[in-house]
Amino acid sequence: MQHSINTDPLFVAVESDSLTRADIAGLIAGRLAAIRVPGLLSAARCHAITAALADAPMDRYDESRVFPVVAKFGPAINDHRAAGELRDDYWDAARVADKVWTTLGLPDSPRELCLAAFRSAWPDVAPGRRQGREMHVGIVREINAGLQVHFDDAVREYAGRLLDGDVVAQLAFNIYIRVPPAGGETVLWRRRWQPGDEERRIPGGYGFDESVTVDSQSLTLRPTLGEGFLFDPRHYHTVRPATDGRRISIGCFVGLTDDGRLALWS
Ligand SMILES: O=C(O)CCC(=O)C(=O)O
Ligand SMILES: [Fe+2]
Repeated sequence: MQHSINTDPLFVAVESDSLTRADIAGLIAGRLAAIRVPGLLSAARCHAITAALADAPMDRYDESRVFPVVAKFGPAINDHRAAGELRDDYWDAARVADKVWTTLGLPDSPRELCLAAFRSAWPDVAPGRRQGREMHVGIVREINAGLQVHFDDAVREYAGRLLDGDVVAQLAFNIYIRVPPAGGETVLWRRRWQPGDEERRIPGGYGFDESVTVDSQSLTLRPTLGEGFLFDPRHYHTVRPATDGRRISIGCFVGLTDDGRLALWS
């Protein structure tokens, strides 16, 4: 295969009919940059979920940290973090989200949609556990105005103690249940955090000035309706603003634990 000396041929996205064990392993091993599963959910199921969500009370990520604003349904661990620990109000928010979801009249919960995407590829998949309790799985997010360039790494953010099991690799998973006609791309860079990047942190934010990614190879995904997307979130990534329409996803983090299981959390 011909490739430029400046291009890593392993930093590519593969497309598949479903998630497979080989592709998930390839992603963790660094043989792939991302896995795309077009049509993981049918358009009809996506429409049913977004229609039901129209009546659901969405809240927002902590606006002092997450700007532009991101609407969400269900807790996000990083909104409940203090000094590298998960605060107790995470569990209250998880209970409320589960309860409200049952009133929406939908057959599947975000947790079940996330677990189902992995089950045939990796039967040993379950919600992660923290101090014996099951983590919440499946956050609904409406990211219309985009995200800051950031990375996600629970080992770094929680000093390796988020889950009871030892997480040896982390992936991020999203299913796009409403996609904008323009904008809303996910961009992934072949670059991980380095200590010097702290100088480029956005004051008060969760992300970095985009200059941290300069000269790094990138991959741009234009999400399609019902598509599943799995990647290693230690690579810097962002979401571009939707220039028209709404961009709604259901997602979770996925950890490979040292016993070979997949543990999910949101
Ligand atoms: O919505 C996306 O495509 C990516 C969102 C994100 O930052 C993540 O899942 O870690
Ligand atoms: Fe992220």
